[in-house]
Amino acid sequence: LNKEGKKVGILGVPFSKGNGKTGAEQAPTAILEHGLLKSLTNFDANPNLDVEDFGEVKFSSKKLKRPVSDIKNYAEFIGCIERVSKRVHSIIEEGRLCITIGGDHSIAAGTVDGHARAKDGNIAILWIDAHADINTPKTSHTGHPHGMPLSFVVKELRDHWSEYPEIEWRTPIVPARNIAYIGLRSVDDYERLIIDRLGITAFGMDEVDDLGIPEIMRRALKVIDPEQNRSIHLSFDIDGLDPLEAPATGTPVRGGITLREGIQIVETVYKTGRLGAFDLCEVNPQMGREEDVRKTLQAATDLIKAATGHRRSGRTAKIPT
Ligand code: B3U
Ligand code: MN
Ligand code: MN
Repeated sequence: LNKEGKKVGILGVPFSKGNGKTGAEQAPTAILEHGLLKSLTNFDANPNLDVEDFGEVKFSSKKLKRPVSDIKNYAEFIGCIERVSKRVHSIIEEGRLCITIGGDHSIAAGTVDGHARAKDGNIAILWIDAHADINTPKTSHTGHPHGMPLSFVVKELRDHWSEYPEIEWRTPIVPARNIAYIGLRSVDDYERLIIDRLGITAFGMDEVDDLGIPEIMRRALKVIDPEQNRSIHLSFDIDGLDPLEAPATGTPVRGGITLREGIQIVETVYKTGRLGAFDLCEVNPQMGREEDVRKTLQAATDLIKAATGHRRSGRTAKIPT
């Protein structure tokens, strides 16, 4: 954190072809219209926040030399995340914390790629989600890219994608040991196998109950950022939260973390001073009643505020220098 204040870039990715439903493409606009920028900048206690709105990523589907059948909407997915990777890379190169608003979680294949390239692979990933999102194209039961973004970026799984077209640009350089999950409660059998085989740190809801967020954060950061020198990528799937507090999402799973716990996770990462990228994904303004949508938009806003240093007490988080 320099004396001129924290620099933040906001990027919207209105992409929902990575999951089986429409609606998530409306989230960037809905979250902004809910008043995000105002609540970030109209904040007396955080006057030095430099927020730049980079608008929405433009993308189109790729022309494929041969068809891909085991990944749904592959041409659209690849066309989108290649652009996302480029935009995130340049925002981080500008010295900004890149806040990307999805879209479904498949877009994180692009945000992590861009972040990893900007930091020569020296990033740590904290993945907050009910799901593990580490299916390879062959292990996925659904073929939905939003269940695959981590396998796309993990170094050890790179060969599982080598047969797919139009991905020469990607840089899968993040080792599996740099990843930790919090909030898991819906993991596919093969995903469990991958997590165990690669030794990925995973805190399910059982551990959240047993240990509590502060202890989990201590353990997670110790494993994924042992020398406290990595740029941290916090990828927040809103379905990590309990559907009581964030109901407007495509694949809700009951028994999740509370909004308070979610905010505490984001605050804890912010306070390390090394939050480099933050994704907020899977808000679907088409799901549920108006009240459900409003609640979910507010939860998303609260999480993004925490990512820019806002404290619930009204102060600004102090970052150790
Ligand atoms: N693991 C399943 C289900 C899923 C993943 N992410 C969400 N759902 N939101 C899959 O499709 O890979
Ligand atoms: Mn997800
Ligand atoms: Mn999920």
